[in-house]
Amino acid sequence: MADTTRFGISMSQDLLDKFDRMIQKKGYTNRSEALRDLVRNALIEDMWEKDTGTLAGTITIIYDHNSHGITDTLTHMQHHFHHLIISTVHVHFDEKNCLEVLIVKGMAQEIKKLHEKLSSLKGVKHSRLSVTGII
Ligand code: NI
Repeated sequence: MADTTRFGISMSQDLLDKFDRMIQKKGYTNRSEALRDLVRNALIEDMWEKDTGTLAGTITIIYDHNSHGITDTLTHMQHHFHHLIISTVHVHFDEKNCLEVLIVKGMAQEIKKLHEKLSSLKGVKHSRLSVTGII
């Protein structure tokens, strides 16, 4: 890393021991990388809460394709939010259910709105949103 700055951190031995045990279990080989990831997570979370930058994510939904009108509604909704949806993957999960993953990119408020609209649709049995970003 070209512009890396070293700095000291003070914390109790007990807290440091717990941190070391946790990062060891997760497979980190040094504290710096583990701390960098914690900072990145906090910054992404802050962007999500304060709606301050472009984020990327996935919205995964499972729905009953026999539920009246759901296919048309989903298509209509995805056209309406076309500026937000980069790509979708559709899997015919079993005889009755479809699994769809929407890859999205945009501001937090817009992603939240789309997720809420999808998850509240009649016929959508479960939905999950996962967000990431470039820090
Ligand atoms: Ni299907």
